[in-house]
Amino acid sequence: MASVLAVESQKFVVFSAVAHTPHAPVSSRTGRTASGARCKAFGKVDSVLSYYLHLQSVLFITPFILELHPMAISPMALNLDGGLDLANERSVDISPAGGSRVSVVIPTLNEERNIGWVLEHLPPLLHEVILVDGRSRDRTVEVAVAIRPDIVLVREQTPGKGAALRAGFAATTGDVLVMLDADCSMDPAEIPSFVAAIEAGADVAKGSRFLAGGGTVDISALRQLGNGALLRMTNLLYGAGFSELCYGYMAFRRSSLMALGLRSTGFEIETEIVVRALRAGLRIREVPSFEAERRFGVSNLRTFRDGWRVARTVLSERFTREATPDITMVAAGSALKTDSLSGS
Ligand SMILES: Nc1nc2c(ncn2[C@@H]2O[C@H](COP(=O)(O)OP(=O)(O)OP(=O)(O)O)[C@@H](O)[C@H]2O)c(=O)[nH]1
Ligand SMILES: [Mg+2]
Repeated sequence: MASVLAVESQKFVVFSAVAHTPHAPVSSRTGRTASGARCKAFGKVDSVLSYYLHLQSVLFITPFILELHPMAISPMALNLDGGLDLANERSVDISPAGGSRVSVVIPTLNEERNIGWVLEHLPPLLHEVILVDGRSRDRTVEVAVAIRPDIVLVREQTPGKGAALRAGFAATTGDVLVMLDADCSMDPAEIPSFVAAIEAGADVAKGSRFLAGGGTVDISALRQLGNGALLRMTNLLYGAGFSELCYGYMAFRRSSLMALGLRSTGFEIETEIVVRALRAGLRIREVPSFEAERRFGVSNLRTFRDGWRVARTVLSERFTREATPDITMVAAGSALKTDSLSGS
């Protein structure tokens, strides 16, 4: 009945990797240390590693430089008060009797062999399940409709996971929106713990693979280093204490959508949700989550391209003051938040 969400800030250990090139065996016949092709391959590895290390040092150093800069915005100016609730342990009711109408949003791109498992493992009593697709060249949509005839299909107009999720959010009618991937890496059975965190008072519940009770078997060493650097930068710049940044299992109140004012098109959408929620003063809780391996097919994420998009999102959201409705809707978002808390 009850689940304890032990939410504790866990420091991500980030270290600078040193490019390690194994000693090439010396050919006794030619006296050469490696073939031309092999040297070429090592050269490529070296240049990728040095590019990565360069990027990582920029990510580490930038926050320190910007903090010293007279134009730097102090975290206080971002209305972070009450935005975090990471220190408390709380018992929460995860029964469907919580009263929220739960909308699940799933973006899909060529997931015909995965989507069935995801849909079959969704918990009962959901308000609606929304599938956002438009570019799959396989039978993803047909499989989804066959397994779940009540599924709501949203046609993707703009390419990208972020654009797909935004289109899905716009089509929801529930109180709590849960987003998860269709590649079987996220267990639908965890949905109740996200909903429970929202029902316990959070506006945004973000999954974390690095909290006690969470984990991952699907992250490479390179991505772990990149995630660590981006996480550290975000925590420094926003005065936050998260254990995780780039993970797409999340839930939030539909009433927070206006305050979030999302506009990302790609994989940086998850980061945008987090940093915009911080800026809007929304209450954020981390929920332990386990990431399994993608079952079939290949990842659409490109580590350097998408890592850079995440970094750009973190920096631009922190250092640009906008007079757009995205940020000025915070007051309206808070009012809605109160209504929905008392009304459910
Ligand atoms: N509709 C839509 N869905 C997408 C698009 N790109 C990715 N997705 C979906 O978004 C989810 C996450 O994409 P993945 O390719 O698994 O990327 P990832 O989980 O961030 O990265 P990995 O950890 O490498 O798997 C999956 O359900 C994809 O099918 C897109 O352009 N349009
Ligand atoms: Mg995936």
